[in-house]
Amino acid sequence: IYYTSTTVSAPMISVLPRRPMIVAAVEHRGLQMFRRTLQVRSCSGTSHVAPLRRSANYHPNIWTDEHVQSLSGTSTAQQEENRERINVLKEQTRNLIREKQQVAEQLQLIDQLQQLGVAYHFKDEIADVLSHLHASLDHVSSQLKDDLHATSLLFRLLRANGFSVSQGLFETFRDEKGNFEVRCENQIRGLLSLYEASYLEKEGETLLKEAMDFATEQLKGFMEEGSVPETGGLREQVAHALQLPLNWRLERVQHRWFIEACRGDDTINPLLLEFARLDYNLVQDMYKSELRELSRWWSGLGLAEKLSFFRDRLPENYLWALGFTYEPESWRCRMIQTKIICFLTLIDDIYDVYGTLDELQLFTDAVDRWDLTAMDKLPEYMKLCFFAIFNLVHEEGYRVMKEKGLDIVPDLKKAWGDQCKSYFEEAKWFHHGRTPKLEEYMENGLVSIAGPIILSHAYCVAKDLTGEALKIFPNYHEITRSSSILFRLYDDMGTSTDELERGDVPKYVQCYMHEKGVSEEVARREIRELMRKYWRELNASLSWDSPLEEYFMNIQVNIPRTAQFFYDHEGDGYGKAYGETKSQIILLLFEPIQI
Ligand code: 0FV
Ligand code: MN
Ligand code: MN
Ligand code: MN
Ligand code: MN
Repeated sequence: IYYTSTTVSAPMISVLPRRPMIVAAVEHRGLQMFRRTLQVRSCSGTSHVAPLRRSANYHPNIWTDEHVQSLSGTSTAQQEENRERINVLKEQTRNLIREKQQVAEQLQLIDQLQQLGVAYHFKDEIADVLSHLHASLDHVSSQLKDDLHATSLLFRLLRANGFSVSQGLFETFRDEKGNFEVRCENQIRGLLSLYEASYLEKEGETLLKEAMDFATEQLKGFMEEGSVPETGGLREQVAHALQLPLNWRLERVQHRWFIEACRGDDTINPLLLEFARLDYNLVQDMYKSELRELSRWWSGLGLAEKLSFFRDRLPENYLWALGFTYEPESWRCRMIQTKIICFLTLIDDIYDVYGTLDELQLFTDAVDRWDLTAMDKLPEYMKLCFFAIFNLVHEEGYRVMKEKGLDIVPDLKKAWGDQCKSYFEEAKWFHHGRTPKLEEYMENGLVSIAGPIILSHAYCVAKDLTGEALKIFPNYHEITRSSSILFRLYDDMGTSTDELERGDVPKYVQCYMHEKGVSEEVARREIRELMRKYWRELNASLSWDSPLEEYFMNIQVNIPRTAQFFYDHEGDGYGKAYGETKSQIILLLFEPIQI
């Protein structure tokens, strides 16, 4: 069906979507959407005839500022006591890393520290151990040739931590026919580690691809026949892994899960567990105070109160930021990310739903010119948005200028200009009823999903930013493509059904169906495969030469992991934040671990 001038009278036509709906099945949804558009929302002072505005009917915020402010952390006295204990345990753990002489034990320990979420305390020590192993890789791997579990850990830890390592490491585990032989004390543990390692594959690594298929099939088989023992929580771990590999998981969610899962595991050193629990809670207290400050900032701005049409999601936005970087020392990054995500959500809803095309043109120009005097042409509600973004960029710019003597404003304002231009492009497609070609869609969509703007802000507020580093910054688009494309694909897979229903541009799924002439089911299956390809690309770029590059690379990997978390459970876990999103906000931000 078409929305045409025959369905509605004159002054409203210009703002109505006249895009053909794609399939007949959505017809009645289209009509529902159309009915919703008739609930005119007026906007003060823009024109005599209030424009017809659509509404997305997003649910209101779940967590009020009062609620966030009332969250209590650990008492100061208790915190002091915990801190002292943590320092003792930290020293003991440091000694453990030094003492562990057996390679297999060293690897096991590093893996546990990373999954328990305390590895950030021992960056230098871990890098030391790994670079030693890497320097004598041939020797080390021949030592481990009867241990699939340790070999897989070696491979995964080296690659995930930025060292180059070849899939050839697994060659010795195949017979003449190329079939895998599981040589390992504990067969299932070996398969599980092989499975996790295989998800660090790069393009063209057929051995790893085969390892992935083999390990997956074997593990599934053992689970089905009920032969995976409960001991040491192994059964739970295999089920968890089969659900989703470690390499795709949001780090902090995994930390909490792993700490809880270790409760029944008597093979793990109890000191490590005690350390991890105390540290988790201490770090959670830091997150709480960051969140309280952000919530105060957000309610102080008053945008959510003034403009009621958009997604007001402060703690959810903080969860995104925490997904990008969880380490306590990256707090500046979390603060700025949360803030820009508030604004991005607001303006995304303006471009997608609330604004008229004329208004969007004005806003896009104002941001592109980065000129506060362009503001008087904007409708009231847009003035607030533009002013708020302008202030944020300048406030952060001032701080970095004061602290480092560097001017980050040009890069940040360029990122906002590009962002708005990509949103505007989509708005034009929508209003003109166009279905873009896949390539055209993605070139724009990898920007509109906000990957580049998130990465720009992460880079510019990095504690290790230098003048040199800032100079090479404009190349970021190339480096960050696979991360942003994955972000867009996760989002489109999770949100496009709802988006189509309320009226939006055809997303990757729909463009794919249109261009390739396939059903939605086929399109989704093939896009899943495509996402594998981009994960392989991202894995291939895991390498760095400086702490700044390491920090930046980690955020690039964490973006699709966080998107996976929000969109891969039950669709749009951001727009509809009552399910898993809410549960994890409670676990990660509000509720401490029982000691
Ligand atoms: C995604 O929502 C989303 F939440 C955006 C773009 C706001 C900023 C949030 C983050 C960067 C986490 P939606 O599915 O509406 O985005 P698109 O681009 O599909 O309209
Ligand atoms: Mn949107
Ligand atoms: Mn959008
Ligand atoms: Mn979307
Ligand atoms: Mn990491």
